[in-house]
Amino acid sequence: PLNAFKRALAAGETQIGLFLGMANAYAAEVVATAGFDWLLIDGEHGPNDLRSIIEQLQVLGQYPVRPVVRTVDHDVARIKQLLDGGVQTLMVPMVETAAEAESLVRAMRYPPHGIRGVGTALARAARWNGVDGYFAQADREMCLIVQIESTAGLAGLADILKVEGVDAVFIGPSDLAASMGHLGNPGHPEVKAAVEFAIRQIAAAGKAAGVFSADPGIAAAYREMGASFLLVGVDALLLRNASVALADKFKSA
Ligand code: 3PY
Repeated sequence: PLNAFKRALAAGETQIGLFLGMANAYAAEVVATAGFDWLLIDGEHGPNDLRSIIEQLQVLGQYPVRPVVRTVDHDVARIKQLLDGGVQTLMVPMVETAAEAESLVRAMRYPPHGIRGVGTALARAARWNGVDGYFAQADREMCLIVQIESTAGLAGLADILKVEGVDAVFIGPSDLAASMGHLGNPGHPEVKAAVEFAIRQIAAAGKAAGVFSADPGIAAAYREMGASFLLVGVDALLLRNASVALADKFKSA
């Protein structure tokens, strides 16, 4: 199938998204029709495994919202299982060099353009495998978002942006803050300045720039600077904050 999120990024369309950190298909369905353009199934920090990710994809596939999966690391074998599970758009954390980006591009493509293994027992992708032209289409519809979230990543950004097959770059302000000596303070002026510099550099290279901020004012400012795809909240935090506020309303009355 065609990858609508890849097309939206290429067209520079604004895509507003939410982190799914609850690792649960039922929770994913609760927010599937909330109005977000995309949802990030977080396999890095969320307590997900391959099956919980696939279950969320199965549910989200019934709604127009666009799912993206964040990997736990750069492992080629784990990436292969996610792709065989039907993932078309991957966000990969902690990318710092063009060489890392190139190896991720290869992990997502079949030979001769990459090293993706050819599965014969694909569960979800079985719907497509065997279809005429499947392998070419599978390669073509892959979308790779690399995450820049360290000072080393910032230093490597110019070269990473030249790697063919990198569709977009997403800035991780929390890890970037930690890497810059401001752990726990992604709103620090130095961090915000670094994020702005990166957003402008990515957009100038003609690639989609993405960023996370749960602060609506900061998220809007990043959007103004040229970030086209944003994560503006986290499902678990929304539940937590609304629960605390509701309990407090009665406890403090
Ligand atoms: C970060 O801010 O470091 C991220 O990866 C997004 O949560």
